[in-house]
Amino acid sequence: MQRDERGVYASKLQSEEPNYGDTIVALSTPPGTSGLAILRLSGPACRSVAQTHLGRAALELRHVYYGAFRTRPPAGRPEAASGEILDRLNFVFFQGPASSTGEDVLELYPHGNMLLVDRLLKTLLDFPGVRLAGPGEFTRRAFEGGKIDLLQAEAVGQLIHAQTVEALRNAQRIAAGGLSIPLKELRDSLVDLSVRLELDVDFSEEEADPDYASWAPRLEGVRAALIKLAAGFEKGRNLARSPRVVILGAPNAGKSSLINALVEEDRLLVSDIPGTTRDYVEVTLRLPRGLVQLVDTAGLGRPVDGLDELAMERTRRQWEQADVRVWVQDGTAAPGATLEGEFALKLLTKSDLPGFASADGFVAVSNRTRAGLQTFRERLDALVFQDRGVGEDIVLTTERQFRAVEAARERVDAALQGMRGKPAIEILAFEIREAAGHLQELLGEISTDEILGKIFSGFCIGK
Ligand SMILES: Nc1nc2c(ncn2[C@@H]2O[C@H](COP(=O)(O)OP(=O)(O)OP(=O)(O)O)[C@@H](O)[C@H]2O)c(=O)[nH]1
Ligand SMILES: [Mg+2]
Repeated sequence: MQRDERGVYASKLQSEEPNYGDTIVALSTPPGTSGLAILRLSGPACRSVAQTHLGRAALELRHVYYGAFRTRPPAGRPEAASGEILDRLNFVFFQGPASSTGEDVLELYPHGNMLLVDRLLKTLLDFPGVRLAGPGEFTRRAFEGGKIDLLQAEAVGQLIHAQTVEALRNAQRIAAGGLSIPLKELRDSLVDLSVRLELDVDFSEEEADPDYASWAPRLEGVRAALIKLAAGFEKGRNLARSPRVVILGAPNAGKSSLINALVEEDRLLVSDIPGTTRDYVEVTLRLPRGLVQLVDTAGLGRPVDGLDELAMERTRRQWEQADVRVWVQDGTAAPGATLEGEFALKLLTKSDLPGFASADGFVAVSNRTRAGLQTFRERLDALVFQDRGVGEDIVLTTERQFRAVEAARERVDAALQGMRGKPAIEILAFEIREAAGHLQELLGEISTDEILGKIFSGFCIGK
């Protein structure tokens, strides 16, 4: 992609080489102890890095090599084998443009020890022309190198951060071009229409009125497709967010114990003193169809002091912000006054204790023996994710995408409206070209540094 002096990118031909002087490197796996780590380099220095540090002057493409990674040879002993061995590892070379970024790419798979990874990184950063990659820079290079469009690039980021299986599937479909293909068809339709209209302008100088009515149905078709896309954003907007499941109940009901039992970790303070939890606490729980934020709250009842009152006020605020409310009640105590309001799920705790009595509409659980927790998880999973599915549809997920589609639709509306008043054809053609322009922005065929910066800064380093 080429950039003019205003920082605006114009679509570039697939065959042109991206013009980067530097080579970027980053750890693509999370920092920490693991079996293997992945270090990735992209840029023109890949071949010479392999020659200097891996002792390979000639590299077969996409071939998995095993060998020693050595430090730069000491002065006076230029032969590659004289450097210190930092690790023996597998590595692969991809030659641009047939690589993920479109440039030469070298991937190293060292052992996942951070002391070792740091030494390798430091050695690589000492190599002339190699620098640390910024967030999302590999994906940005793939975009600027014409390997993927902007929608696909955004989807790569979402694929990594998706917190629900549906969000993951949607991102995978977009990354594979599922939205780009129909959007490019719409863009082509609009460009085609504007060109034909302009041809009509030339004819209309000689002939009588152009036939507006024949253009309208094609434009209506584009409009319907844009409306469908925009409508999908209603679901897409919430797709990435993990739902808030607020746990509510009387003091001592076993709310904090329930969360500890669900996440199988002693996360929250538990005691037989009523009023143990004061502030709300968020804990992430992984369910089969995605992550949810469990929110532990202070027990609701009659406040005994001012602090109690403040704590309960906070609980009420959580109550309002909940996607799903779960009511927890001690199954061994006489049922206290239940709060008014809707609860998606109701639980009776302490089913392991004598004196436990079950009740209709409640799931019986023991936070001690974990009996009933599996049933609770399954019910919660079904409940939380039932309305979040998108089926076979592919939905827009970001404000940017939604706004571009809406802007295109507004221009199409204006053109359709204009046709009724039989205006100058140049004006109609202009509106339609503008509509096509918004779709080009959506695909990243026209973009600015500012927009790209915003999109890629949300990525992690190494992607
Ligand atoms: N036997 C048994 N004891 C439980 C169970 N769940 C909770 N408890 C006990 O009940 C007491 C209260 O539990 P908590 O989890 O602190 O209750 P809470 O609802 O968070 O209470 P507050 O924070 O005061 O609102 C503790 O002594 C727990 O050990 C259970 O399923 N079985
Ligand atoms: Mg508690």
